[in-house]
Amino acid sequence: MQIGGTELTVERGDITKSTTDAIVNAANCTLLGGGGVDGAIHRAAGMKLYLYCAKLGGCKTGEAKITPGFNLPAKYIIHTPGPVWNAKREEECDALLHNSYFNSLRLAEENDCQSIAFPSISTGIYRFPLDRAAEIVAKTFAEYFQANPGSVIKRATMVCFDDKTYAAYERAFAALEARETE
Ligand code: AR6
Repeated sequence: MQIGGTELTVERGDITKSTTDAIVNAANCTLLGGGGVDGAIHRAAGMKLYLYCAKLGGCKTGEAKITPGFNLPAKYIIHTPGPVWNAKREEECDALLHNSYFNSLRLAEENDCQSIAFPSISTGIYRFPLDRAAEIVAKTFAEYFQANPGSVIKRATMVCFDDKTYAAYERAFAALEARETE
């Protein structure tokens, strides 16, 4: 679907293979790598990424920091720690997940990225409920690109690693499109 001048898409695949200007990493606050997509990105980007990240002093949940892509096809990696799901603090988790996407988009914009690919932040090891996360992502993209119709970002893609994740983002983006065309 299109919002302002930006195409929003959902794909199945491995984000380390994405040829977008920026890919986003579902990092942790140390920025020193871990499991899941973070581990895959660090393995594919190489040791230089680790050495670069070691100088960044970590990152707070919901904030974002940018590095070169090193051995990846992407020019940049935007690292953002999403929230660890806590059912007793649902609203705080929602706000932090929103911030991770919003701040990543802002950083991509500031670095002139015309395309950006996101993994499904927080819905793996951090256990954020998938449909709830997908809805927050759709709302955050709509909010950002409606407010920035002249954004340099012309394409924002969710790269989903499995069928269940792909289906959840497809549903959330279809629901957004239905709301937008009402
Ligand atoms: N490409 C795209 N998506 C992927 C890939 C890949 N190569 N590999 C996994 N995913 P997770 P989180 C999906 O657990 O929940 C790390 O240890 C995965 O299937 O990677 O934010 C960090 O250091 C899921 O849909 O991230 C943190 O400690 C999604 O990416 C913690 O995990 C996110 O799952 C962050 O947990």
